[in-house]
Amino acid sequence: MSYTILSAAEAAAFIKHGDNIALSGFTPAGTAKAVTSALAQKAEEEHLKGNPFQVGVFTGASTGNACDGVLSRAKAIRYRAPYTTNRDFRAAVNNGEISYNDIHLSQMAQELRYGFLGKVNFAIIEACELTADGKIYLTAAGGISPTACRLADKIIVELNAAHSKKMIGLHDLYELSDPPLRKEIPIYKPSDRIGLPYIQVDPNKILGVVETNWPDEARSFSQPDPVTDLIGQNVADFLISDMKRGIIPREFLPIQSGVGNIANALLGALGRSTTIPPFEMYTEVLQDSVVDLMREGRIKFGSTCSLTVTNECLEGIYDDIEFFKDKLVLRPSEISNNPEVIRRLGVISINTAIEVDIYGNANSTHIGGTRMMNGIGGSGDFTRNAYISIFTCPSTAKEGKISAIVPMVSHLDHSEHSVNIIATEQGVADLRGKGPKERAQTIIENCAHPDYKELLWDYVKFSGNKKQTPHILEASLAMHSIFNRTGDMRNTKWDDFIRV
Ligand code: 0RQ
Repeated sequence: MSYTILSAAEAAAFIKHGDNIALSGFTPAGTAKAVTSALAQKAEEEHLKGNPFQVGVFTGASTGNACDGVLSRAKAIRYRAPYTTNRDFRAAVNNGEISYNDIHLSQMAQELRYGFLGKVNFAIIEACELTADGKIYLTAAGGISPTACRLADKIIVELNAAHSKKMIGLHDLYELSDPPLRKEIPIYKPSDRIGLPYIQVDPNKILGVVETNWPDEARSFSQPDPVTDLIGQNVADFLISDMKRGIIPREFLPIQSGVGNIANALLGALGRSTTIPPFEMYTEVLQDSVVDLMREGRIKFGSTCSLTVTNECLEGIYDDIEFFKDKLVLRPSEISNNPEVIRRLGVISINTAIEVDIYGNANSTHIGGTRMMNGIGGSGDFTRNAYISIFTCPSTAKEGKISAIVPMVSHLDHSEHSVNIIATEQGVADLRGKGPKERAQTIIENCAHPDYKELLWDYVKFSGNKKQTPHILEASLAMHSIFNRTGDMRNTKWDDFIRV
């Protein structure tokens, strides 16, 4: 069949106040851009006329300015799940303007299918190819697209010429059945393929096609600095030593790592290691450094949900597709982040925390316990099921005025029961096989910044040695409240909180 060609504004005109839209993509990679931008414009026009106009937005993970940015500024988002990194969105959430549901990324598609999040009125899917019989070939990410297409009343396809058709074949799209009919996921190594390279939909469900030529809004990262380089090196040294001890098998295990400088530094250090053999990634986001290491033969295979790479790097992959096509696979987020597969493969997870406490609990999402930063992303999916779960962070933030090691986290995302290793630029704390009091010793000794060690040792001393997890509750968040009052955690005096 032939499809109706629509302008982005014509497509957006179908979307009504109160509708829910589900989008392709995962990070700015592969996300719908044109229709969401037109939708933001429509919302502004409706608001000028005095009409309410807001939609619910379901995605794989974060998006870019052409989605979360424009829609937040237009006050067009009523509800949003599961993850974002956009500054304007963050401001709107922390002003109480948007209902933000911070869901584990692996659970997003199934929560839609279970009906937890309401109806999906429209799926807006970026594609590099669409066939007359309803085969949609995705671009740079798997995300929630298969589920979005199946559940939506109508599908709008953004056919984006900025993505090469050479992407065809990189995807392995597979949707899970729901309980009680769910079966095991037959992935036994990162390179196993179990699905189709396209999404098959009923062509009659496709409302129209919006033709675009809009490159992904690849994020730029800040320059590497000595702190992130040291953290990366510390984690690499730790992994090498665990391999030498025989804890990590000689053939090594698949790695999951987030995006950003710490991940770059770590991968660089693993890449340079002469002890670690060429290894595989089973991860949700794959950045430029991984692609470089594939070219060098240090990374053998990358299973990911998205190619969160610069456009230059993406062009390089397209140019060298013969080299990459048997070294990369793009999966939907419920497969890339699936607890069953992560545990089976023995993935080593490396994620970043905002703060960790002396007992090994980690906060990845909230600043000062109340203000949303980004969201939990896939960090929980991987941490809870990893062979070894690692958290990294600089030991201090805001020019040393905040310690990332605190007596008690101000918000909890990953508990002491799931966190194995903490690494800062100061060193590495191995929490495996230790009770809470021993964990406190090793975390303060190895990870805290020297400016805060004495303060933390005093907290431990005043908390005593009797309980399973000693705390003085009225003082456990004192460092946070002193920061709020004076702008520097180093001003904390325990006698203001503890009768000594
Ligand atoms: O503030 O933006 O004002 O400068 O928090 O901190 O050091 O720049 O770190 O960009 O690597 O982000 C955890 C947020 C780290 C991220 C988090 C302030 C600091 C700065 C950012 P400014 P940095 P990063 C893969 C897996 C959850 C999801 C996840 C994240 C800002 O890694 O969102 O892991 N993780 N997903 O100054 C107050 C503290 C602070 C603090 C830092 N203790 N108190 N402010 N900051 N520590 C990706 C996906 O899932 C798709």
